[in-house]
Amino acid sequence: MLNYVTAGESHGPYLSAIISDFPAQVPLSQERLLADLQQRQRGYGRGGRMKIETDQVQITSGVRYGVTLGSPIGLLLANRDFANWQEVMSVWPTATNDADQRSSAARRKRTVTQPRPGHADLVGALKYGHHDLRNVLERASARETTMRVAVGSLCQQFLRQFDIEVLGLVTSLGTATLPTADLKAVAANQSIADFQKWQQLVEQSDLRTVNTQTATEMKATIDQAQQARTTLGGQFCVVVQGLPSGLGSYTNATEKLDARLAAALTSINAIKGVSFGDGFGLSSMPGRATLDEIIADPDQGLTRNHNHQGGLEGGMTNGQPLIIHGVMKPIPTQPIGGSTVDLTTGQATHATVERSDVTAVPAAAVIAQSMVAITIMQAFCEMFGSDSLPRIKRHYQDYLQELHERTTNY
Ligand code: EPS
Repeated sequence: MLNYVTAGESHGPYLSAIISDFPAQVPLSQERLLADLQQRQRGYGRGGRMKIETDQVQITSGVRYGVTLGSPIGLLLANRDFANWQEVMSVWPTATNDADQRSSAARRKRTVTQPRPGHADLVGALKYGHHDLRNVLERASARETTMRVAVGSLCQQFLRQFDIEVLGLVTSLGTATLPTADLKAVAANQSIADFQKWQQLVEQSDLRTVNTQTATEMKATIDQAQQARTTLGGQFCVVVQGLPSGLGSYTNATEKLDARLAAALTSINAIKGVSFGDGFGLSSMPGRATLDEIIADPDQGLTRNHNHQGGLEGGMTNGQPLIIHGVMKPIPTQPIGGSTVDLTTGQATHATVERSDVTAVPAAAVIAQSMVAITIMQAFCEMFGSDSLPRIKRHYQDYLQELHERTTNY
């Protein structure tokens, strides 16, 4: 099954990933890969780190002349900031530092013993037996998501071969909220050409939204939060257009696509909630009003009059656009650290202040887009195969033909 693993610490020398079982014969665009990584970096409200990094991932295996080979794909990215952290994040002992005896002044300055509430610091240190919490926070950092976006970019390039497009956009930041009508327009069932216009609009916006007035409000909210020395959360939505019905399965809990998508999104740092379609709103609607009723269309076959369910029924896609919402909490690192306890002295203190962003909701929307693309591609390859693109295309066409005949010939 298509899968991947990432490695790397935020200020370590490299980030890397290995993708296994990516099909052969898939043409890849380096420009698109780099453009997707830039999308993650450009959100308004990011801190100083993004001015240091220009994420330029290299493919080290599994691709020849821009076409996948079917062998594991290796991805490698150098952290530019490592130049400033060589002594503190060295992989091997140095003249002045080792794992437990010697410690340089530079390293002591960067040693963390005051866990930040809301992060992995405290539980991670206790679980893995670390005394310097940096051993936890370097890996728990959202920097890791760079590689997920790289993996997701390749998955999106695969899905594009089947006219399936994925888009993550910001729907609220603090109290500034995208009007419902705008979100409905992006999520409406439409042609891929029309959807690509929304994609372009989102990619041009440093708030990753489709309404310039909302973007202005969001920027003002971020500026206010920065002045007030606090951080902001928000919400995003991922829409997928062009999906066939039948991805995922109702037959086993682990195969249900909604469960897998929810897991994929909640694996992103700081995500605290996920819903599909009308989501939490469904709870207060009369039952009949929540149905996506089935209509026979002589050309299209069976279709629906609404999409309250967000394109998923019984753990499977139903042919409607997929709509997934995510909630991101405010970044817990505060310019004025929250109350905590120093793990070396047991004394009450304020949490260590690590450099952080005011908000990362636009970046989270890009990462969510990637995670959804990875999950959809996994389900797609389970259904149609994963050896070579031409064969997957034949299987796919065969299935579409079967569906068409079944739903138009009575
Ligand atoms: C992060 C803290 C900041 C963010 C970082 C995530 O990094 P630094 O401590 O180097 O300033 O900018 O995000 C990234 C580096 C990234 O690529 O998204 C954290 O603590 O999670």
